[in-house]
Amino acid sequence: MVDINAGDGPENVDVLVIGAGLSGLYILYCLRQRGLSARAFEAASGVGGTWYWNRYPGARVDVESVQYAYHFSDELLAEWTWSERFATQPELLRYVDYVADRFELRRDVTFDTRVVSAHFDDDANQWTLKTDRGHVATARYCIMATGSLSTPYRPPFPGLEDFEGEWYHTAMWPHDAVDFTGKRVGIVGTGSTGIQAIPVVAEQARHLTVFQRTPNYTSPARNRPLEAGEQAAFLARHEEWRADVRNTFAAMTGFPLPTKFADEDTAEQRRAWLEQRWEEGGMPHSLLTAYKGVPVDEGANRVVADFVRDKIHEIVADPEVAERLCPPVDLPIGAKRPPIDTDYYATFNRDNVRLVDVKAAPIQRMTSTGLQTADAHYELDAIIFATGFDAMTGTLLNIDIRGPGGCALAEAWADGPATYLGLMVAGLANLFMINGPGSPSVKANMIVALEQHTDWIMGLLDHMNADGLDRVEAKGDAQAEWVEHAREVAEATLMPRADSWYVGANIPGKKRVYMPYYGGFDRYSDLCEAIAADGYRGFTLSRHGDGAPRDAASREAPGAEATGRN
Ligand code: NA7
Repeated sequence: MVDINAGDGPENVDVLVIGAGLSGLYILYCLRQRGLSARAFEAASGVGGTWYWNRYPGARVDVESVQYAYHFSDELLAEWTWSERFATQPELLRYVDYVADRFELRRDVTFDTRVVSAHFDDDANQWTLKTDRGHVATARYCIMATGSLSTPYRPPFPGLEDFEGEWYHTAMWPHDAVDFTGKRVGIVGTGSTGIQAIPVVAEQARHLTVFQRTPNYTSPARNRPLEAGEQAAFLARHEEWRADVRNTFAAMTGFPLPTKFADEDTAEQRRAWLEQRWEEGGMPHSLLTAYKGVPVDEGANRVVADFVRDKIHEIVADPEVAERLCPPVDLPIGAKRPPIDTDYYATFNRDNVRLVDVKAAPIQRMTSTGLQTADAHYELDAIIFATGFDAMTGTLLNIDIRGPGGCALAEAWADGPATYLGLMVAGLANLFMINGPGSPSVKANMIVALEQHTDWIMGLLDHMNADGLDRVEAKGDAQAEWVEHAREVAEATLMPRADSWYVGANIPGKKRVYMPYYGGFDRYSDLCEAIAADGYRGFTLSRHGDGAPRDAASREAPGAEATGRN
């Protein structure tokens, strides 16, 4: 890579990639397969994205390891052995490192470098990227593989600079082991991250205070070592699995789909059936698919939510603490990201764990010795912020992205994110995003989703190269239809009702938009394929400088009826 400070000219490649997480690496692999040159910039010192940064105690994936893996290479599938049903962060990072080495991908990555701007030059028909270390690089195409949960959010509590203890954000965890032995630790946040970290930190710390604003529904992961032969059995029918997974809502298999409505069972039958799901544990969708209509129907949702509330009372010895852990009845189960856990609720039976309700008495400030809420001061030696991310849009909007004619992403998204298929933004030619807002990504197995996105983009690039085309742009009306379709699909469900990161409610001032596509990975993939088969309907494909753009989009854009599903 050249450095403008060294006096070299900018490096020109076919495709610039931002990010060397799971998406960025697969993109580099695919580009190289096609003989296209690429340069990736990565803010971290290593590959791995999410699994590079989130090193907090208890971090692990909650899609089964054998499924949460790349599926593009039979050799890779055969070479790697997973040790647990749900892999830990260190194992996942070892895996991503292995993949990067196995396919010699690092040589295309510039590490420790953050992209600060991406501007499109209309005449040259190319993107120019600039980085915080002075690099300048140009390419015809740019792919944002920037992750959905990659800009950590820490509420701006005053007084943190006065705190004399240690403090951490879970997504910026130190590389050296943190030892809480003998310490009074406080943790803010009970999302998926807090729920993973709390039981582990509680075992080590002298005392743990959990500052909970909104109680969360969680169910047991039932993690365990993978038994000999389990992975081999999965791989033996991998081709079949690939076909099956393509037709699933969440890009994962392994839990039976609902066959009946809750009111078709008696109360005893419901209890027994939900108990069975609870005991089996596993992926978060397991409880949500126990009955038809859980994501869309208040009554069905309430059956499952009440079951979890009962479980909390059954597990937690102190009824007052149990009640404080129960999510409010107007919070549908599944509307916030559903976590799975190991001994989360039981942790509140420990003598060294205290639960503090910071909705009733909000956190006011940090002090030199701890944390002050509206009604008490808590003495702490360490504070952990498990307070999440500026999800799905934060990282993209932190880059000054300007398309042809100076069209700025920040302006295009002033009223909330709008994309066509979560892949492109009207006005930003030749710029793609992986797992962007408007894609099903975060509601799905992210690796299967990113492979689908990347394969689709590669198909488009192949098509354009074959036809001598070099510019692609999403059409405004196709984008508007997609946004409306995605909105209708979400609005037909209970999902947008929670103040979650899915709707941006965790970030003060962020426009409330349900950002993921909730129509299902299966329906989304079908639409992507149909759109491609229809000459990339809704996209304008052209040859730069050739006069009128070649427009394949005379027919209707996306079109799929809005129903809440699953
Ligand atoms: P989440 O799911 O956004 O959770 C953040 C937590 O932090 C949540 O419990 C918040 O409470 C809490 N929070 C945020 N701000 C405050 C303030 N000011 N005071 C008290 N508590 C606060 O982030 P995670 O890291 O757990 O998970 C993100 C995703 O990563 C996860 O869904 C997986 O997809 C992987 P709230 O619920 O907003 O009341």
